Amino acid sequence: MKNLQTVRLKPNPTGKDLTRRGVATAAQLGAEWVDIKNVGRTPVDLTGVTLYHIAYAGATDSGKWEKIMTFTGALGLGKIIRVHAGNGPLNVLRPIDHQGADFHLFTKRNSYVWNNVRSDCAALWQAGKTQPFDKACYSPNPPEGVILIRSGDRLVVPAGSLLAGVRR
Ligand SMILES: [Ca+2]
Repeated sequence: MKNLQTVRLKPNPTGKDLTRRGVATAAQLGAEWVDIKNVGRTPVDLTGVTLYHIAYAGATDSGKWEKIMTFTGALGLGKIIRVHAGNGPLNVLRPIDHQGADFHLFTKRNSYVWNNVRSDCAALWQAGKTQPFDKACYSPNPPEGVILIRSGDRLVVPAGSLLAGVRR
């Protein structure tokens, strides 16, 4: 077991209208992200740790785990890695997508990762194991622009954030 957890996730960034034309900008893709934190008291060795989510093949299948990326190196205590969709670079992202993380990584794929109309789960897997050591899921249709926060084994809409979303 590693002291590494998914603590925040923004699955449904604002600005979907622009992407309906078919091309998401680097800033739009990078606004979809997940934060992974060292919640323990010692540095965590990231060797062999892989982030997965659930991909669906159609409207009715039950989905299967799909690899997003594998990490290397070590993560200091209290430090947060943010994994953004897309290729970056970091300097095109909006401030809210920079803030609150120590390291920024990109999936290097030109597509969004996290499901909107279906439920999804962030899972952290150690290579060679049959079960993830951390798993956190959210309900379908997360509100646009909202950063879900960890609560038990769920990622949930924080109290008060819907109003804040309307003001934006
Ligand atoms: Ca999404």
